Amino acid sequence: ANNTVKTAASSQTQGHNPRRGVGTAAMNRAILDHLHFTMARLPALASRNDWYMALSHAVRDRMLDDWLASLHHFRNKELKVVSYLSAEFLLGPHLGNNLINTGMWDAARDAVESLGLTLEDLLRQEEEPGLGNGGLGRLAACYLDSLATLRIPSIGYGIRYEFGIFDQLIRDGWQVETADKWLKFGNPWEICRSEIAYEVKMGGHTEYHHDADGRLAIAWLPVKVIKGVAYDTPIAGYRSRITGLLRLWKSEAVESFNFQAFNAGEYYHAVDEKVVSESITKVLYPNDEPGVGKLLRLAQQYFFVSCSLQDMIRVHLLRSPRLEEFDQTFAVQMNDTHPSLAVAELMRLLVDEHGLGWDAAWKVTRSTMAYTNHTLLPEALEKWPLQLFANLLPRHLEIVYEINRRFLDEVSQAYPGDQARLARMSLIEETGGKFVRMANLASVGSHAINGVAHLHTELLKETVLADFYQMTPGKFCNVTNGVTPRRWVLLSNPGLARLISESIGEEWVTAPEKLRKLERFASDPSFLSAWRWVKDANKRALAATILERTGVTVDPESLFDIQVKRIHEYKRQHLNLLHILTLYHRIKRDPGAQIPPRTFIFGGKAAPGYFMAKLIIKLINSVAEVVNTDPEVAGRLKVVFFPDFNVTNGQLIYPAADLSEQISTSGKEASGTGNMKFSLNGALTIGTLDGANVEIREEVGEENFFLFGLNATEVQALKKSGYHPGRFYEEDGELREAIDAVRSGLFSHGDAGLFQPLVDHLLYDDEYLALADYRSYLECQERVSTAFRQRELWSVKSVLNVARMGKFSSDRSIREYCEKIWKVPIRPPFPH
Ligand code: GL2
Repeated sequence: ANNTVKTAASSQTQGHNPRRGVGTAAMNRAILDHLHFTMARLPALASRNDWYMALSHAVRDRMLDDWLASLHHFRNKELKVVSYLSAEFLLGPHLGNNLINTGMWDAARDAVESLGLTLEDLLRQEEEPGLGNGGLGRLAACYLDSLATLRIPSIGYGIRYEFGIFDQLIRDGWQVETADKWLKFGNPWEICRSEIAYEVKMGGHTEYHHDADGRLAIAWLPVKVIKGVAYDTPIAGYRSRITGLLRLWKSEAVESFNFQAFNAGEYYHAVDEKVVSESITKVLYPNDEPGVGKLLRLAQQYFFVSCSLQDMIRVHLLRSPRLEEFDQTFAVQMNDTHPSLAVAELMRLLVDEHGLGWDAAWKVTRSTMAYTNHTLLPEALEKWPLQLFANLLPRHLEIVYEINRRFLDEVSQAYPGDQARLARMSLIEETGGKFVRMANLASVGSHAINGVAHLHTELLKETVLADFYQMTPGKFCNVTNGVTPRRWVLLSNPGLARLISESIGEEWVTAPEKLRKLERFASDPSFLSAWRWVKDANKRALAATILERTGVTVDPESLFDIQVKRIHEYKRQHLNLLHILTLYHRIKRDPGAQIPPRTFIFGGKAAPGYFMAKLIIKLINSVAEVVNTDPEVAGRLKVVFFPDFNVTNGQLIYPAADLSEQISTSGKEASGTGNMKFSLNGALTIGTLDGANVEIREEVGEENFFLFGLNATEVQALKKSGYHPGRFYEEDGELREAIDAVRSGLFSHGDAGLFQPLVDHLLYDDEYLALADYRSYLECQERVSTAFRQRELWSVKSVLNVARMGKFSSDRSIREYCEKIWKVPIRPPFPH
């Protein structure tokens, strides 16, 4: 009650802000009220989901109080708003995170217990919103957390997919995909804003005519109009009393559009229209699938970009009628090229719909937009077949051509006569078929371009965007990724969080450089044993879940060696397997071999159309079947494939790891963020000099990091000189033994053909140099084994890893974006 009185008083200066009570009694009342009024349930008949919904609504109410206060605060016209455009937000479950960030955890737990339930049970009820594929989408979610925590006015704009990333089942060792029906029991966190809706045109053609004043006017006559409706989700900052906004767009039919068909009795036609319109936001595309030719994906990208920009323009016009000043209202970040149509769409809106001249529009577009590149893999660099682009977006193609014409003029002035360069930098690819190159569009239309780790940015400048770097070096900068310590330590590893806070205070949660204070505890035996106790408890919890989900019993005393991430050849899960096979053979050959017991845990989804990745999953499971049932290695080696790796499962897995596998071919993993989550939870890393591994090693110290393999320069040199994987096979007996075992049918019930495609790929191609790095990896793993035998020393390294990981908080990343790219000041605390 006190709280309410206090905020009610301050509401006079802040608008209406009746923050609801956050004590146990108030929470108890609120849960029962929601059960009654929102869920329409009697307590005696309520299901677990009813209670989950009631609790979530009670929590949301309290966040909305902060949200409305934040909105009031952010109406200040001086504040620039960060607009983060992303086709993916891999949020993970909301409830636990919101309880942590708002500080309501204890009250909610007590209130729930007073109702005869447990908070743990209700937390388990939530279906996580899997609106992303992996690192890129999860990064966007960490950034929303940091933006709200740092009190930066911000909106995340994206797509409200009806089906997120598929759920993974393992059947007979194979991945089977099932639809992710995350909305089936309702989503208590979102608020549908039916009145915030925009029309999005698609297809058709353009026409030119002169208006009454003799000016040339351009009309785009589409064949289709779709409506985008806003669904808002509040994002709680950590104890900041700021609630940020995630606005996702759902596609709907425009009511009026097919009224005629309806009137003519063509009821089914009208309903068809609705089905087609709603299909735009039906499903998230799994990545690693060739995107070319997927009209629906281009439509998704355009749809969300257009809704978002129309929304931003509406907000800007509330502040100022001058669209030339749009860049003072918004800083727009394009998360990869998926939203890069924003460049052309903002031009279209400004020029065609709001009457700005081209030059003025271009100036403001460029100073608003910034582009983050997340990959160097050629197959992930988006390009759209010109014809497909023209069919869906005829007006945008004209705009792209005009941007290109002017841009290529600049290029030829800077590099007279350099035809090859012009061809490379053009927004249109014309070698072979014709394509629109989205990375070029994003680069030309942005004032800033960044990579996501130091090495990645350097390689970006040398390779994929070299021409752009040479022409405009000042546009380029690096912002190394980060992860939020709220979800990834406080929420997922409460034991560790408590130990840390008891030792050095709680400031580390928002000032992770304070973790350095842990260094002096690294020589304190009682602290080290408490540290080990926490890790062991986390390992036991994971072991219990592994047993429940896979039927495999694992020994929590063994070394937990974990690789969880998307399955991809460049991430080299198969290199990990080669190590397992070698240990297996060593033990079989020499039962006395000094090999500390290990549990190898894998997890990750393969894109449904990625044959080799799916075969790797099958091989992991097949090796597991043989190794786990072989009495000769019993108690020494176990292999587990943890099904359906997602944010929820990650929260259980990262805290339980001893060893983090970050073994991609150097130069291929742009950053990685799982590497950070592991290390922040006290795992040691075995890794290559790739992505953010390089910086993690710099921070934690080379003596606390297990490094192996070729570096990016050596990888390039080896490829250039002609790489022959077969030689490594011939020259290394243990490698040969491992590969031959796979080939022999030992893991496939005698079916020697099953893994042949994988073996052939390794022997005759091995694009990602697994065989070249095999020996170095094995030697490094021996250093790991030796180190793990000295438990005390291992724990010291583990503490030092955590103590030195402060740099990798997403708060630091967001501060860098603010300073280097968005030009947004970090504000003093919100005046509550
Ligand atoms: C990725 C990179 O592969 C990954 O290394 C990086 O950490 C994340 C976030 O920057 O982005 N790029 C990409 O296309 N996906 C990623 O996860 N899907």
